Amino acid sequence: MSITIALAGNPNSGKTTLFNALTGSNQFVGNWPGVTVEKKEGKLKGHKDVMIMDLPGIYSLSPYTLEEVVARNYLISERPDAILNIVDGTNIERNLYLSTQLMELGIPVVMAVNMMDVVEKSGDKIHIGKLSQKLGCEVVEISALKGNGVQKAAEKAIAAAGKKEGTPPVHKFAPEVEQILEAVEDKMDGTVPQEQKRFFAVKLLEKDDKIQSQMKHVPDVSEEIRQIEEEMDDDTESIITNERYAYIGAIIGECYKKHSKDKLTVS
Ligand code: BGO
Repeated sequence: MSITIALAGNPNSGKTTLFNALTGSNQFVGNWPGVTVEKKEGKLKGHKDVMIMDLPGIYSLSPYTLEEVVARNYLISERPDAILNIVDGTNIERNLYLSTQLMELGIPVVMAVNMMDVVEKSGDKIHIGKLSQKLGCEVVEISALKGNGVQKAAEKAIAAAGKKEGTPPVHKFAPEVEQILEAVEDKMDGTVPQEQKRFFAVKLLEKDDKIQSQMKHVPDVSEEIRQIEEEMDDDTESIITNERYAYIGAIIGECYKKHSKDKLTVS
């Protein structure tokens, strides 16, 4: 039985370096169908039955760039067995924006916090255990450049793939948003797989037109949108974005300690 692990992360997070470390020279390069976006896949070194699919570098799963659409269509329709989400540990706050969306897809997620050699040198501290608890997924520290933690990250991803259950998003939006999401999810019965409902519900609320091509039937959610926009006096896309940043801000506050250069002196 073969396993596919999708490698997802922001541009410059070290994804190419990690992909090369995981696959060595065992790579196949082509294009994603119909577009000039590079598609790379390769067998995990020492595991002929584990395929690593390198997704384009992206900042979110919104429909604004070709890379985002290619990556999310692959994740929705091909459903890899696990996602290995590489995040740049020196820029973790911005990188987590994508992570919160990957966790809504109903696919097991393992997070690899990269550039740990740089983080350690700076004196900053990332509380990996707490980060894992707050995100609800396994988190591994790595340095793709030095090869540290790379094997462990791959093994965790293989183990997560074996569980066959998606990473349930620990995060809840504000109660009024959750209530509307539930109403939207109820309207999607039978149109998308159960584990993908939350992802599609969020996208429909965000008025993401391109997602409709991925659904058998598109429910009318205009009344739900009108209701929440009136209640929160904002448009739904901003509401969801603000909620994500608030959640990420709370995580960072608890899990990331910046090294202070201005140490207090006692006189
Ligand atoms: C250059 N640690 C350190 N210190 N650097 C890393 C690590 C790590 O763990 N992982 C990756 N990098 P990509 P995307 C570069 O290319 O894999 C570095 O976009 C340079 N190039 O070496 O390309 C990696 O695929 C000149 O750095 O990322 C690369 O996600 C000077 O992060 C960069 C300095 O990695 C991006 C760095 C000519």
